[in-house]
Amino acid sequence: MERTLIIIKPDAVQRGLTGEILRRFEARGLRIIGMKFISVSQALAEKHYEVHKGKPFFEGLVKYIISSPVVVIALEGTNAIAAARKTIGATKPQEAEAGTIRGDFALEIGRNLVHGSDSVENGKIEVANFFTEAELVSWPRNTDPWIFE
Ligand code: DAT
Ligand code: MG
Repeated sequence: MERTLIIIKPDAVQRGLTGEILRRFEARGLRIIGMKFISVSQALAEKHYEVHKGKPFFEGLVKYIISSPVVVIALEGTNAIAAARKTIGATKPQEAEAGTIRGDFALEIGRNLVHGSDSVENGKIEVANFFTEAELVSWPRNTDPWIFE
């Protein structure tokens, strides 16, 4: 079962879109295994965005993610990585399809509302960066057989 890290970013929390965004992942069928409301530290932000270090937008990206609280969610499911990214939409909101989170609620790349892991490997790493094993709940959801074949 794949795992993905979702971050409901500061702009989404401030705009009152937390419930709307969470609803879409739940409705998609992904199973929540961890969730918390936190302020991201500078160190954790730099670690999370390590691959973008050196790029011109890196500092702005870190500043944005630490600027206000976020909701971090660990999700599990078959094809969780690709499914969550489809639900999120393209990185540049102008290119995101209507019906996706970014396509419905965002306009600019630096205010694109939500993060989702981009590979199976990164999903594991990012979930571990934000959650301890004790914070993750492994549970059989009663609807699992109606969602996972
Ligand atoms: P995604 O968030 O869709 O996985 P990414 O991992 O390529 O996109 O980049 C992480 C974040 O960095 C992205 O959500 C917004 C920002 N970003 C990426 N490319 C950018 C660019 N060219 N200019 C400004 N910000 C950018
Ligand atoms: Mg990414």
